[in-house]
Amino acid sequence: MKNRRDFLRNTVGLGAGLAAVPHLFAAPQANGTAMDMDMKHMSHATERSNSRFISVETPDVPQLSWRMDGSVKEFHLVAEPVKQEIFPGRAVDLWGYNGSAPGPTIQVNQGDRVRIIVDNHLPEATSMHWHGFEIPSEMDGAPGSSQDPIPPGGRFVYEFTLHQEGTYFYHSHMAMQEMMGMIGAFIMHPKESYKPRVDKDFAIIMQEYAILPNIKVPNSMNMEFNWLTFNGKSGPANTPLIVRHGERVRIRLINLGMDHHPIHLHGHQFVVTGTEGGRQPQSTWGPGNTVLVGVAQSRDVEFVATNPGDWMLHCHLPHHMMNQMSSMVGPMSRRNGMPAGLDMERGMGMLRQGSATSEENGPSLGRGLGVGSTAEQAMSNSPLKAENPAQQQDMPNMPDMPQGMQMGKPEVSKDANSVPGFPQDAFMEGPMMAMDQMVNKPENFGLRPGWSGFMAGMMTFVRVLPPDKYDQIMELRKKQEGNKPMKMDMPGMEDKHE
Ligand SMILES: [Cu+2]
Repeated sequence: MKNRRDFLRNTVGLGAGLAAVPHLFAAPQANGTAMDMDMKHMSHATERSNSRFISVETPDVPQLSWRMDGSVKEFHLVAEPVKQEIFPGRAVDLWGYNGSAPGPTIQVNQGDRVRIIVDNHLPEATSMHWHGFEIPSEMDGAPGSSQDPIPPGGRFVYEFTLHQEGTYFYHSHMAMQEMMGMIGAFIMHPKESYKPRVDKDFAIIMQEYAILPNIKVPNSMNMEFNWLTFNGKSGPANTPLIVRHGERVRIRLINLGMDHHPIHLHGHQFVVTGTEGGRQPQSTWGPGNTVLVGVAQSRDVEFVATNPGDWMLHCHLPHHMMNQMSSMVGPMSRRNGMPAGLDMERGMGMLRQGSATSEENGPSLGRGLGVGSTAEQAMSNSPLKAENPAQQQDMPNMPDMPQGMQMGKPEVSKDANSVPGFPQDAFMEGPMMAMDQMVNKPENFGLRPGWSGFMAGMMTFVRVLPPDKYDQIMELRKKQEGNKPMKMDMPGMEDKHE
């Protein structure tokens, strides 16, 4: 064992062979059969399983499979650039793990001995931190203090025994890499099952990116964010959480970014049953419907889905319920001839000259306070027709409008422009961009037509369905399963069985 570890540790960048197969998907069972959980539950949740707990579903994010090496559960993560469609027609360049940002979800049992091979396919050094893990310091992944950073092409093998339980996560410990997407969920199932037991167990990771229209790379320096994601997707691209009426549901919320997110569920009260430190004693549970998930925190919430319907689950910060928000897009999308105040780059805080604190720039950055924002303010209630015809052509770069997206006419009253505050400075207003067809998937089946026009940012559905509707969606999902990677294989590991 020791030799093997040394071998792995010294094998820096197995190189081409490994890089060539980073996105192989295994059949659902893969090597991960040893885990005492009902993997089938993910797709056939109609019958109550007898196992101690059920597998955690991370909608839109694959599961990471493992293989047993003696008594050690071995996982393989590849840190690498990722092309990801966060929204229909909006493919961006992120950094993640094994082809996904957030990276694949790892699930283990309390008490497991775990080995995680981390390969660095990034163009710069990285390091993997196991957030909240009580493990030996040299396994903590703190670059510089607990280990040397993993160089580009390099590998580090982490190995530890896990005595904890709860909702944890892994992430790069390079701050700017965190802002590029480098996090993943790490679920530790308890030895003694939690009570009361749940029928559905979901995980959602919250991330935020600043990406200008027509640009594909997030600005990791920015303090403002215009793409807010649940599991790497912005509404309406998320896959809803499908629940059968009457089931007890757990949702594990994980946040890594620059903002705290008050996550709100419609139609139900929940209790917070766990934090990033594990399960909370039942005596601390009190009813609520909004939980603040701070940066670097996780919160588990549980509720009984007693109220049938398609219920929104979303961050309640208004700016986090929007897509592609940038200071100049809103009014421009609503009215012709808007004089642009600042250009798009500066509106989002990207400097082309001078310093951020200069008198010229300071007030205009971020949330548009003070002098710098007055140019925008003035347009809000200015007459509809442009004073200067030249401004008619002065449209900013609008985001590429993907095919199939309907740009509806915003519904406004005739005297809208005389109402102070109209139009607001944001993009998504009214039924402007319904794209039901573009985000069509089994889990969206039967939603009200036009629903997608109102979903944006950190927003998805908890669909509490009566049995027949629930079964129908499970049927549809089963049909589609062949195309859908539920688990992620360990690239390059097949030939290393001992
Ligand atoms: Cu938020």
